[in-house]
Parts: sequence; C-alpha cells; structure tokens
Amino acid sequence: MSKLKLYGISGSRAIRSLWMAEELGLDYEHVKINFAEESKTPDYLAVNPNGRIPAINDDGLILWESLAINLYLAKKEGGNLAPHGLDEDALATQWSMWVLTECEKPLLTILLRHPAVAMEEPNEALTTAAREELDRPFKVLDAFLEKREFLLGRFTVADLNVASVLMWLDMIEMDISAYPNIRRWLTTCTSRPALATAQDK
Ligand SMILES: N[C@@H](CCC(=O)N[C@@H](CS)C(=O)NCC(=O)O)C(=O)O
Repeated sequence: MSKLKLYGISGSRAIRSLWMAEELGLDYEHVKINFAEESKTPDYLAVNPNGRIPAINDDGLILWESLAINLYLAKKEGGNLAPHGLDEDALATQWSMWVLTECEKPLLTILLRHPAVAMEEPNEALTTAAREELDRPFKVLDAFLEKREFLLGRFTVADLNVASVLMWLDMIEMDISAYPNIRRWLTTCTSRPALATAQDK
C-alpha cells in the first residue's frame, strides 16, 4: 500500500483537496506542482491528462476534479465529514455540482480580473454581469441556510466543497451583506484550523 499522493500547490484549486486531507488528518505526500509548466510535463499528464491541478494517486487510483476527490476521500475515511446514507450522499453530490455549475464560472470571471490576481484585463461590464449572475444561486443558498447551521446539519464534505469554491468571495472582496446566512456559514467554514494548515502548505 503506497502513501496517498496529492498533486498541486495550495495557491490553486488544489487548496480544496488539501483542506479535505487536513480535515481528515491523512498521512499524504504533497507533490507541489504548479498550474503552469509543471502541470504540462509528460509525467504529470500521465496522472491528469487535462494538465490541471489538483489530482491524487491513492495506491493506484488516480482521480482528478477537486470536488470529486473530496467526495472520494470523505467517503473512504468515513466519520462525520462523510455522507451518512444514500440521502446525504445524494445531497452532498447535489451541492458539489451546484457550486461548480451555478457559482464557479461567474466567481472566476471576477477573480481573474481582480487586482490581487490580475490574470485578465479589467472589464467592468463582464464583472458586473458576473455579480448579477450570482444573485440567483446566492438567494437559494442563503434561504437554505436560514434555519440550518450547515448543509447537512453538521459540517460535512458538502460544506467543505461549497465553501472551498465560495471562499473566492473573500479574495474578490465582494460585498455579500445581502446574503447574511451565507456570510455567517462561510465564516464558520473558513475559520476551521484545517484550512489554515492547508493554506500554509
Ligand atoms: N474543475 C477542475 C479545475 C482544475 C483547474 O482548472 N485548476 C487550475 C489551477 S486553479 C489549473 O490547473 N490550470 C492549469 C491550466 O488551465 O492549464 C477542478 O476543480 O479540479
């Protein structure tokens, strides 16, 4: 049995899976490749032919897609982070797909143009449209969290996956005071010590 390998630097979407690995207290090898040339070498393309980070190799099981990795690791380890039963499993999958399809693209549109990242030219029209696009999913999540502390009642992979995408909100300094339940929940999730440990990796 070989040690879990987790590929990708923390200043990337790999933070999502590093956060999960730290929450679970896993013993893993962190292979710190970046998202530029290092993720385009033949050796790494044999791990993730998409040339993107993160990816894992868990004793021969190669997986890519950050949130799929997290669902796998949580379910493999079991315990309270994992979904309990089919209903929770379905809901964890639902929220993970929801955040990727409803929220990630507009958030990325803003993030890439934010002065802190500046990977794309500023474009006010595009970023305003992206902010407006986020209103619909944010209203859904805010209403869902109105009477709940966490998505499945306790902190699970569902929260980690959604928060690991929405934590870009803090990088882009977006005012989310119109969604107070998201603000409260996101602060609770991102204050977890395991995230701070992952960010230091
Ligand atoms: N949907 C993928 C996206 C991974 C992704 O695009 N990662 C970026 C770094 S944040 C990357 O590797 N980019 C390299 C490239 O696009 O060539 C996931 O969530 O794992």
